[in-house]
Amino acid sequence: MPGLSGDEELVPIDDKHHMTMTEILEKLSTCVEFGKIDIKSPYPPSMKDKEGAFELTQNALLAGISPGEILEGALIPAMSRVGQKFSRNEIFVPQMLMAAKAMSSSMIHLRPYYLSGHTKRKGTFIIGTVTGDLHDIGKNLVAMMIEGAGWEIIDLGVDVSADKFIQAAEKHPGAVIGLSALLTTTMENMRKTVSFLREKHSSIKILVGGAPVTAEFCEKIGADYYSPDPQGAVEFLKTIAQ
Ligand code: B1M
Repeated sequence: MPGLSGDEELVPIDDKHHMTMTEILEKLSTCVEFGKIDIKSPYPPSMKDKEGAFELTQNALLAGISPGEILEGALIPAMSRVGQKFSRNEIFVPQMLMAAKAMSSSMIHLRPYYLSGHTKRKGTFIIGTVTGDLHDIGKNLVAMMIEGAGWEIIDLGVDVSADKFIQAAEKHPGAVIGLSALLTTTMENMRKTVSFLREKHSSIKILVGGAPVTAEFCEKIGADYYSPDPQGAVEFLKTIAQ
């Protein structure tokens, strides 16, 4: 059978159709890569009237694929291909934006799985993408997983000034701060934000992350911890929570 990988079992995706888990993930990954949000979305024209990332994520979960497998096996590789194509000038900002929208429509279904339902919170985590930076998919993932680990999340959004971080820190004493940056140009704003926060609240805990950020950069700017992914951020917070 075409597209059937190994001895994988076929799972029903509706009354008439069956697919393997690998096929579902591949199809979802393609939707995100090409910005196919949902069945109603007319973009891209070649995928008109076909299921999009929204429906395929639902199918994947119903077929028993875990949210972690969906993220690692479909969504993150798709965004990585989008980034590579953008670097090679094969696609431009609008296509990148459609891919981001498709990924967000998929994340609508994943979010509930990461919520713990704990009533007693382990602490408060203030997160935002630094000034000048509009990327929020990675930040949202980090926020989602930390929320799932039992923390209250104050999400300040994107393009967040150092002042806004200070105001939030003052409103929530004892909160841990998380800064995200996706552009090499906004890493400088991350440095400034850390320095401003340290000036006002020297003992505040600051976690930094985002594709261009490194452990070396974290140390250089005086943040407390660098994590390349949400899991590392959760592990860091475990060392802080009582
Ligand atoms: Co932009 N973009 N983008 N973009 N974009 C990148 C980042 C880029 C690498 C693409 C490329 O050239 N290959 C490049 C940056 C180059 C550089 O500086 N080194 C780039 C560029 C250049 C730009 C513009 C300047 C393009 C232009 O206008 N000419 C522009 C800038 C706008 C701005 O911010 N001021 C721009 C715009 C956009 C869109 C708006 C179209 C869209 C973002 C939509 C949105 O976020 N709502 C977009 C997208 C989608 C991307 C790519 C393709 C995907 C980013 C993404 O969501 N990745 C990206 C290429 C790429 O990364 N492969 C690219 C998936 C996400 C799960 O990963 O965000 O890395 P990531 O998050 C990870 C980790 O980094 C970590 O955990 C997450 C989960 O694993 N993490 C943390 C993130 N934050 C953390 C915080 C933590 C801990 C871990 O603690 C607090």
